[in-house]
Amino acid sequence: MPERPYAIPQELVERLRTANKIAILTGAGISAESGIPTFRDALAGLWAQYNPEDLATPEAFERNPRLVWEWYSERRSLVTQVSPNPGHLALAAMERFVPTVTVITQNVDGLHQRAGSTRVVELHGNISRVKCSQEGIVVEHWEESSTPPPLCPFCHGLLRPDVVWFGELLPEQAMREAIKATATCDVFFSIGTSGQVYPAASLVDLARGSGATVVVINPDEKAQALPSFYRLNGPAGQILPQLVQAVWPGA
Ligand code: BJW
Repeated sequence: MPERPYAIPQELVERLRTANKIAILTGAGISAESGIPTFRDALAGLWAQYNPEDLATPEAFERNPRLVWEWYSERRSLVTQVSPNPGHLALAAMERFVPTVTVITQNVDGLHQRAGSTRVVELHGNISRVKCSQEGIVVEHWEESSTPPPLCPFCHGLLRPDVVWFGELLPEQAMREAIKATATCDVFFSIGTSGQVYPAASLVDLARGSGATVVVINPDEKAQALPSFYRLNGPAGQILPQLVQAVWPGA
């Protein structure tokens, strides 16, 4: 998308300048400009016949562990080949101006940490880790096998990615931190998420109910189209650097 200027409301600029706590919920859209397809984009190539929602479930893994493992292997490999984009970097830069910035991400790609954000809550796990599907123990080193998935070195159960699939509980500590950051923030951003997946999607209501200023950044005007929110309709990788410049000139 060609770069264009976005109008940042002056009222929002002032609110951000005086904010002590910012909480930022991110979804797949923030990594789109790094080259990682969003979750609800149609899959390409070999995967075109699958719906991602049908692969990210314990039932899919039970039915066809090899298929699910290979989908995650390909995505894991993509993540190692891409870099954080200006959107991730702009969020990391906010930490220089605001005492507490918490990034609550649904993404499993680790790009916020690589961009320099220091307080990142991962709600749906991380694709770079694997765990035993029987015991849940995170396994640090594993070898790819000719008949994937590889086996747990301890109990010989199947290894699986350490991510949260549909129907599984989110990590308790991460959810607790996300709720605390959301309920106590001055400004809450919802960036690059369709807002269709719970409980992450409910955080925006918690923020609003707790009196935070809510800002939605998404090129899709229909995503999270709720009244009383600031909406910036466009790609996060273009809007966020402009927003940071508008609020903290010379950042
Ligand atoms: C850009 C852009 C650019 C593009 N810049 N933006 C309440 C009501 C109904 C159902 C439930 C409920 N509570 C729980 C459920 C069940 C279920 C659920 O939510 N189902 C819904 C589909 C209805 N939730 C769960 O099962 C969760 N567990 C749970 O709640 O446990 C208790 C429980 C269980 C069962 C029943 C009841 C309670 C677990 C959810 C786990 C989600 N896991 C996944 C996979 C992670 C691993 C992996 O990556 O493979 O997480 S699914 C997938 O969706 C992934 C994502 O993190 C998540 C959210 O997607 P996201 O990030 O919003 O991506 P997209 O693609 O949807 O949207 C991208 C957006 O970016 C779009 O809007 C674009 O426009 C935008 N965009 N370019 C900015 N450049």
